[in-house]
Amino acid sequence: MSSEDIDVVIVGAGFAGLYMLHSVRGLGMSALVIEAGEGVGGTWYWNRYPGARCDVPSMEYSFGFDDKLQQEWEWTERYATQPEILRYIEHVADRFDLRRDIVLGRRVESATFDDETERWTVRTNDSNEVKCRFVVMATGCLSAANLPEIAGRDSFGGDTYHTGGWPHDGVDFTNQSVAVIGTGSSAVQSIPLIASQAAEVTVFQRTPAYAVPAHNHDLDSSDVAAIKGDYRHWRDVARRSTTGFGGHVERNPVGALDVDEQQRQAEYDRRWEAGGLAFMGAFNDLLLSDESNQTAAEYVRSKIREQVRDPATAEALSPHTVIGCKRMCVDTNYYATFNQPNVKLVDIAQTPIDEITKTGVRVGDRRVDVDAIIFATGFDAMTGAIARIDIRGRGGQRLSDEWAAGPQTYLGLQVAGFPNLFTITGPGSPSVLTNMIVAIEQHVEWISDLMAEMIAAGHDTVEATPSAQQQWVEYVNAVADLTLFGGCSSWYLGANVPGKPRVFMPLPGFPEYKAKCDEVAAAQYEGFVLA
Ligand code: NA7
Repeated sequence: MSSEDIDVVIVGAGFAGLYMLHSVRGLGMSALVIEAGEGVGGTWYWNRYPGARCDVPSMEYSFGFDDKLQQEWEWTERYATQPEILRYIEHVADRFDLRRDIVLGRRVESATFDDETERWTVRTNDSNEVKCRFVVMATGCLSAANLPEIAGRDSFGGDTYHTGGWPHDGVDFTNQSVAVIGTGSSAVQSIPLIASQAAEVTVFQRTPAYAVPAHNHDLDSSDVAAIKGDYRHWRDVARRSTTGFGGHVERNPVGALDVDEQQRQAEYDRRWEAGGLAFMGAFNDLLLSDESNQTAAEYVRSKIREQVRDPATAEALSPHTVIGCKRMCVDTNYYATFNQPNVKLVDIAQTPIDEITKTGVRVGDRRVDVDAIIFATGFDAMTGAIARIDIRGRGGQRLSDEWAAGPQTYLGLQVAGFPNLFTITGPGSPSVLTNMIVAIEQHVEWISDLMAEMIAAGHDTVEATPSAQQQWVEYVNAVADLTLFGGCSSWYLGANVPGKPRVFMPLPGFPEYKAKCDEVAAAQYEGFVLA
């Protein structure tokens, strides 16, 4: 870390940081990855809660940039578990000899641009610093934990956990009473497993989630061989799909109200049986028309009623928001778990948790004494990890000030006034609305191409113009306004973190976005100043 002359500092050693390192090495540049965790893996290093797995199929949630890698790696299940994904990332780090340029266990605290030398100084929590030409924030979209400020939170006498910072040795809940706060993806995945072990589980639900069944299974070797036989084409098809995956899954090109009730049911049944997020591809207007959306929402509610025996619990678990405007959950036995006698649901939609006491959780008159509390309360998404670093660009301007009313970027890749600083899958790019690996690969390759161009042309700095940024922010808002994404208090909008400005942060539509990025590059990086 004492080197004076690093070309690129990359913050984070998850999928994005590792591929960025590999790519810039290919340009002959020196690079250093700084990672807070004691190992590589990012999201998959930290999120070790029971049942953690990816809800994008493993054959797609993996790198496509190296054919040998994708041919040789063997995924075992339709949806890979956290340990399997972590093994894969570690394999990637070893295979491409990446570890020699990664420092672990150090958290970046600040990055400061010097107007005169046009170099960045990156400082870590152990008072080390490194100077560099480029900084790439590969900090992840869901990496800054959201731990709610509930009164008395720190007075609890038992153990507390956040799903995004789970102990590496696991937790044994045998004979314990456990409270789970939150009902997003992490809760939906972990509750069935925790409930199969703990004596009692009480789930505190503020907003019910829509969950579709995973129907996870071991991968069939002949199916894998078929994909691998045509992997490049298969990846290309995924990249052309709106969400960067499932391109091979047929998307229904008609609206939900263009067919009669019977056909609609049949289509939802077919997708429910197949399992997974492709459920939302049942009709082409589910995120555009409220009326169409309600047909899908009611279908899922009917499935909840089928699975949950107690009608009051079934009703409490049934969302009445726009389906898909919050990240959909993919479940294995989630709803059925509420039929177990040791599992209770406490609806806190109207009456929030009043306090956490020494012995448990209090909601109004109801006191639930527990041995452990699990915060499945999500993340300060998309901007949290970046905002927690003191980033100062030209003239000492702070990124946190620039983003005080919501994040502003050009293409989700750069911020005006912050030369040579890039954000991988930043706000204003498709990021979390797509298969993250596809979004990451596209960003890394685009940034690398730009760096190669700068080397060839002898440019020192690249910087988004304020006007290009302004137009981009307006465009992202306009696209979001065409959809139903604003129809609930989601983390896409920053609504889960008190005080965070409500701005829709990701951009729907991966292929159109990629085309725009390619167009900008072809037009000599229109909207950027190369100097
Ligand atoms: P999510 O999806 O953000 O879920 C967090 C849950 O925690 C959600 O149900 C929240 O309710 C709830 N929450 C947050 N703060 C509170 C407070 N103060 N009181 C009660 N309940 C609260 O995070 P996950 O970790 O499950 O999933 C993150 C992503 O990982 C997921 O979307 C996938 O992309 C993978 P709310 O809905 O805000 O009312």
